[in-house]
Amino acid sequence: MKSLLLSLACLSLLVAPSLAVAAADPPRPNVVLVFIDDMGYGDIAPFGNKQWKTPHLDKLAAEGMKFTSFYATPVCSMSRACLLTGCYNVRVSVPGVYFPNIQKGLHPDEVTLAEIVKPQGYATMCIGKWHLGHRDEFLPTSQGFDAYFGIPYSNDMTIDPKHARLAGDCVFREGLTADDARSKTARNRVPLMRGREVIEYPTDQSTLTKRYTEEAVKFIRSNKDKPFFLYLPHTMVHYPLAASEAFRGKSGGGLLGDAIEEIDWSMGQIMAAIREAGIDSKTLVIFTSDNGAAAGSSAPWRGKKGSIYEGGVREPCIMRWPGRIPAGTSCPQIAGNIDMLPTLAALVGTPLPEGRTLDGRDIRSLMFAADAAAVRDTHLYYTRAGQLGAIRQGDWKLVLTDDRPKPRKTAKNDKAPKAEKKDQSAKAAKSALPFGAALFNLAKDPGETTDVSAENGEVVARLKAEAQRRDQEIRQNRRPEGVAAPDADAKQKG
Ligand SMILES: [Ca+2]
Repeated sequence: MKSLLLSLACLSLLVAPSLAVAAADPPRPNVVLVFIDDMGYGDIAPFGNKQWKTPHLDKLAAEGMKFTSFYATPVCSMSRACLLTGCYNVRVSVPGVYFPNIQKGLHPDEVTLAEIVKPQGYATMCIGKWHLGHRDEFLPTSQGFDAYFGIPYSNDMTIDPKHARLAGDCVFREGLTADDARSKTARNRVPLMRGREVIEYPTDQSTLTKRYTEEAVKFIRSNKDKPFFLYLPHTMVHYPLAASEAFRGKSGGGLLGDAIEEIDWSMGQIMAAIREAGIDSKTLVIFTSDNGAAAGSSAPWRGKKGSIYEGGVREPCIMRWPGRIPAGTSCPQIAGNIDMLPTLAALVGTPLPEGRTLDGRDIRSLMFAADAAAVRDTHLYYTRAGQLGAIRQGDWKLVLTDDRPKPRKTAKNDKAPKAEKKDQSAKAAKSALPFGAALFNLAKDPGETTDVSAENGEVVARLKAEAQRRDQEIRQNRRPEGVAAPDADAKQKG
């Protein structure tokens, strides 16, 4: 028996290397994933913007593929949960938005994009806005990232005075002190972190895009000889808008235009670093956004940030990988940030996490051929409040609940253009909703202006049943949200 086992072992030794080579064929590209905050579909030239200049993004699109049905979610945290886990946020119990007083986050047991690439020897870094929990156990360094530099949530929030871990050499600005950081909060004053420590408070938001870019370039240069995954979720263009000295007042489009032109510059810097490192052909670059426009434009779609209409969730998305992704092409098929995890898993050769359901699909076939058939024909639209707000199947979209954002109070230096006013189509379609559901044909009516549910009863019934079935499955199999350990003093009291 033992000798049989031995010979089997020898046989497997002989066979293993060739099998390993066959299975290990994945190209393992470097991955640079740039995730803009609150940038809408109509905010950059490759997707129709004519207001400001984005030469580097124009080039990225000319050298890569534009996805024109690429879905995120209506707001920040839920979108990041989708992107990093390959699941609808409801499945992983992440709400629309985490605030600094909420001691919860994406559960540490969830397998993130970083944890998918890590076993293949990838160096990983997150630079920018995290927004999946600011306590130690939820930060990027607890979710597979080797390093983190950025602000832990949105730039209009505050510090969490009780839990901010101030570095010994933390830089304090605007006349504030360590005591202030531990006792007071004020909106738009947010901590800049490295790893798990606050290194600057309040952070100088005008230089964030510039400093993120410098960190990104440094990371690319120092990891050019091994595979790397750079996740760059920018703080811009979320309110309050900011741009560095070199860009302020230059775009002719206000602070929003300035901030977008600076992001474009940032892409130029990153692409130059990739080229100079000689890794152009083995680097996949993905550029997209977390939700519809807040300050800018979601044209030509209906609605903006916060909405489950297309303008709230359909994002500009460009992917570039020379020699793999056909240049200058466009993909109209349904795809979205939930597809990134299964796709990257396949690209790097990591099996999908066992014993859990994912919602995304491997969309390599869409990336690698200009006229590929659909990978998934259905998409679910969850609202900020965690309700299933709509379902799309092929060209049909059934809106189940209206989820219009409340009008935002406009602060000084923070003026939002009155883009909602231009949204005439929204007004037209609103009337359809008291009936409980509105049906749109996105091919014939991309602006979601005309409810055609009355003349398509069968489609409504089919989509309603499908929506119910899928939503029920997700809720039945939902996994828990992460809850931070109680504070030490609370423990003592208890
Ligand atoms: Ca956002």
